[in-house]
Amino acid sequence: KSYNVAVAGATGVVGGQMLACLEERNFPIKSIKMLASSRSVGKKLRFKGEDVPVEELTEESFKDVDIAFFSAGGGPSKKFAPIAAQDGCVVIDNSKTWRMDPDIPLVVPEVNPHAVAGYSKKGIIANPNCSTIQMVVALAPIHKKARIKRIVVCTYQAVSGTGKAAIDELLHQSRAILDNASFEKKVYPHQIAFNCLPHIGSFLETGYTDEEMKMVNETRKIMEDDTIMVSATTIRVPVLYSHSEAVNVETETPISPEEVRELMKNAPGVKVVDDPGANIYPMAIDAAGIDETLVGRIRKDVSVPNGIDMWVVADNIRKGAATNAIQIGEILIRDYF
Ligand code: 2RA
Repeated sequence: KSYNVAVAGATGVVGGQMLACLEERNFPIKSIKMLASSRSVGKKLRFKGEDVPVEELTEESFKDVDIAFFSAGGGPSKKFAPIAAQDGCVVIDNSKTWRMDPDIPLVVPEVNPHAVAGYSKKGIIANPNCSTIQMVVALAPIHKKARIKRIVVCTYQAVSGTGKAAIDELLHQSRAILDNASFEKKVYPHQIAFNCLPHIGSFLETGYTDEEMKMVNETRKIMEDDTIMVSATTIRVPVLYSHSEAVNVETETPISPEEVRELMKNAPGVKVVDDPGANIYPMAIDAAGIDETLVGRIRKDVSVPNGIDMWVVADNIRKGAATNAIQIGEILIRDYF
């Protein structure tokens, strides 16, 4: 069986990767619609050797579509996902709009694949935030074995998480600085080249950003445990692809670094890269372009009785967005259609 598929936001960084993943993973497609704002109409996008024209995303777009992958931003998701669902299409949405809705599942296939079943309530499944996805892929097996009480995480996030304009801004600023030329700041409030910004998303009254609170709330929803305490600091770094995370966990029962390494070796979607003596550890440039979450620097936290530190790296556009969404689609068609 094959399906009528749409990608909303097809011209964006994540949309483009969704198309690539659909093709790579041989998703059973009968027809594909490339949807974007009216600005992109006239463009063509390549899919399976053919140039497919971009159509404007409208209320009429989903009449004959079975599954729609959305990465068109919060506004379009809020407006068009319910319309698509009304037309009988299942939406897998990459924006933050629906993630915390109790009637909408928030799914990481390696962690809570059973939650996909909840799609039947509203016809929408939410894809989590990139920084949350890679963290829970690594932490779910530890939680299962030793119950995580508290997570303290610092992220080092690539500019591609902000989109195409941010990739261009980093490249442009880097070149300008090396050439001693002037440059503009358009996407970020400060220079991103050769700099780190402790600022992703918008600041809340508590002093946290909304990106940081996504890591708190989404982790609890995906791991199905509201007792897990999380404190996150999210940093934008001058890296093009892959988010890196320094993750510290405190567990209820003791767990050794060797046990964690063993768990990680058997964890779906995880690749252990951990031989520091040989300078082997996860790096953004190695995670870019692959779907595995790389885990290394696994060690005992010497400051508490039951603590583990680790370094977790994944391609934010692939596993952090597009691949995770397509994996959800694969579960949907395998188990529910
Ligand atoms: C970022 N979390 O990296 C975002 C993308 N969803 O900015």
